[in-house]
Amino acid sequence: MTLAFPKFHRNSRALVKRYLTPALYERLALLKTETGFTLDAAIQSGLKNQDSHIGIYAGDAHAYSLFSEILNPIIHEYHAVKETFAHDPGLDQTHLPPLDPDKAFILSSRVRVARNIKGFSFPCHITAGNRNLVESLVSDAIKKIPQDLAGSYLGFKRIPPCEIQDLLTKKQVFPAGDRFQDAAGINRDFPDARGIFTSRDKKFMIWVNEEDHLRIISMESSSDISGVFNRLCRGLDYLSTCLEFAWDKKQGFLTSCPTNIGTAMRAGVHIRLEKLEKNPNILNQLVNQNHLQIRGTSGEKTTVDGAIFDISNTQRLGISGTRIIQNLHTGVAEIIAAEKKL
Ligand code: CIR
Repeated sequence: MTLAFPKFHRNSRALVKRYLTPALYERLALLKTETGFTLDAAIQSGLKNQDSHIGIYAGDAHAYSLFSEILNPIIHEYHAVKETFAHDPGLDQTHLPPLDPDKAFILSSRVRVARNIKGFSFPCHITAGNRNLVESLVSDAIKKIPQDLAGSYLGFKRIPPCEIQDLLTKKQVFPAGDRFQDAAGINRDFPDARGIFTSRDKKFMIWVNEEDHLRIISMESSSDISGVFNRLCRGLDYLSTCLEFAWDKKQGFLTSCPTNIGTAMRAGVHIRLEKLEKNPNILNQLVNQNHLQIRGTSGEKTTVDGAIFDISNTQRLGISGTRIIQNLHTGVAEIIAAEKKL
């Protein structure tokens, strides 16, 4: 049996389109992972969204080895790593001074990591029953979280529909995923088994069953990126004692989107740059040379409003979490210096 080679949109610049040759497709198309995930399922998002950058999601940990011939070139290009690399998990606390103590530019700092629980399919391929089980495992784990991180879990299914909009505005609920995630199957059964754990001080959160089983987030309205990172490390240290995460010694933590593997960490600031907004060449140069990226004010694939940029790391693989924080600190310090000079 052969399957027809998939047709990507003629304008698509997705990495999956670039690397998926007919010969490679023929080798991989009939394979199934241990949980029954296929290449056709993996590339749905890229096929249905002609503006995809990557266009492929992993349905389980096994997909990373079974479909390595298509995933590895994408991973190497996105993460700018060579063929052979070793994941560096380093999560040593940092003690860098706040970047903007007068709060002239930085509105907030945020660090998140993605994690998936070993033995379960990832969100684009998980069954409804196993998604519920993931939610129970996380709810149990957080019962004994250290006191300074303690808080409460809000399962979205319990929220009356009339309250959802208000909670979305307050960012106490995450919405169903975007059209990229939707095409991949990540939004199935939303809002079942989705929820957010929030610490009492609202600086530590765990999103359950969004793009990954867990999105562990530390954030605050300050420029103390070190403090934010150190809080995340404490939460992660605890969670790692009660949950076993999908992990590979070369590729690090395994996630739905291949752009997140490795540390699975995104560390960034929301920063107001009124002068650099009018000088995009200077800003883009500083961002690129510091391995950072700009996202819109409300996150990925959104616009920049009121000169508020979301600036975060691009590298997640082959680099330690601690190094990511140090690089972000250096890069953002340079950006603030340039803004002050203009
Ligand atoms: C895409 O392929 O464009 C989406 N699945 C998002 C990929 C990850 N984000 C990114 O490159 N900034």
